[in-house]
Amino acid sequence: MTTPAMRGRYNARGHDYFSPDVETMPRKQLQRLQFERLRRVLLHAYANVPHYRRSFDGAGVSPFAMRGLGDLHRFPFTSKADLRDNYPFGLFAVPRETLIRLHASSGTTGKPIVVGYTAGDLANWALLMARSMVAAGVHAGDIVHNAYGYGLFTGGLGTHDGAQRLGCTVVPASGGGTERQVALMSDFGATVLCSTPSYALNLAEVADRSGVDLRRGPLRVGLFGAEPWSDGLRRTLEARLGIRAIDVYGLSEIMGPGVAIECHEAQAGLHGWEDHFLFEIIDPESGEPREIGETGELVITTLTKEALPMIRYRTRDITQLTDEPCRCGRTHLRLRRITGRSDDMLIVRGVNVYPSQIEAALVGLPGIVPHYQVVVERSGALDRVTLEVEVDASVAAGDDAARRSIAAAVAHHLKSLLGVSCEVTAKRSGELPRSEGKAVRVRDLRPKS
Ligand code: DLL
Repeated sequence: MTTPAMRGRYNARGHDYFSPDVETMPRKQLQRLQFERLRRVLLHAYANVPHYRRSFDGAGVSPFAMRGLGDLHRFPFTSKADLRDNYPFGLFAVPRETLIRLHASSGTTGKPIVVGYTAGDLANWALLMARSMVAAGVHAGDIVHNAYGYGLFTGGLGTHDGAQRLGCTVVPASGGGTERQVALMSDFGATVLCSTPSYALNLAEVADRSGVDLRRGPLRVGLFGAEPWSDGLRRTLEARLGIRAIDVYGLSEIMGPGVAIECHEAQAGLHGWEDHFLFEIIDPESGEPREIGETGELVITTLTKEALPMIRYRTRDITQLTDEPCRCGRTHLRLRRITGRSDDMLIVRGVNVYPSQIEAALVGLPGIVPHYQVVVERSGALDRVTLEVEVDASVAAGDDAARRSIAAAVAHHLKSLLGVSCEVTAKRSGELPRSEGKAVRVRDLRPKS
């Protein structure tokens, strides 16, 4: 039974919020709050992190001379390399003993990125994740099946703490053991699924194979993020799982999941929580600020983090911002769906393309399932790109002719939709690896330089 107290708090128009005063704060007031917090975090970073003191001094900027939010543009960026160079604890602004949790992102080369949280940071993270979940249409009393990986990755524990803070029943499933997860979702009556979108697709396939129809159960909402995905995959997941699929964004360096989320009312862009973060868009080449509405690289400054304040962190994620009013009544600006990371962009015979654009083009094509991998090889001085897709179960394993003709149709479609000409190989049903967390979309086989 759901009582009104178990749901979020309403405003006059009947929308459901976790912190209505903050979520619907007039933008002018929000900006005043941001400025107050920005000044404080810049002073905190300058006073306690030698790296920031050096970089601010080097750029000739001072937190003491801040007159308005616009002055932030003069401050230097922080990058992943700064985190690596200060590995493991060099960017922390508080004594190590006051940290109550560490997380790390694996990274493909070299040392991982280490992030840390004070008790206050963890409380804010749980609160923002709870707020995000309410925006997504989750309420206290929901059964949250959490299939984000637990461990050093921020997805599992970040989602866990938020759901618990909201008052949900959390099932800490983590990644893997997919048959068992399907059985648990069905037996426990999960109402909310949290996972990467690629793992949600894997769960949907395994449910089909095991004869479990999750659409007939109480499952209602999916919170999907941690990797780029397309609106096409959203429609597929919504249809196959009988849910509303919500995009959630975050990154370890800034906090973890819950930095921004779509509201279930509009599902049109992700509200970035501006009372805790300041969002900018820059030209990824020149670093110059771009106007609201223009596409570019997302840069985030944390406004309340104690342990690891991040000043103008270059996320490498490509998106746009909009401050147009949203029908849910939230005033916090929205990030458009993240197309990909600037470092994941492929150049296929001179055409720039992100893996998520390939996914968007593939979803719904007849004869294939939405699993794919892009293989990049070196052939002489040139890069050779092959797209591997997988035929659906209706194509017999031995039917090479059918696979060839499907591959040709996919190649033609990609050429006409994205202008990309690449070789396409159609694999047999079930042949491409299935995701258990973040999907590996690009297999780069070029020799490492
Ligand atoms: O992936 C945090 C997270 C966990 C977000 C669960 C959402 C749900 P990292 O492992 O540090 O943290 O990876 C962060 O993943 O810079 C983006 O490139 C990508 N990413 C995260 N969410 C999205 C999304 C977590 N909704 C990196 N759409 C980010 C596209 C996303 N890319």
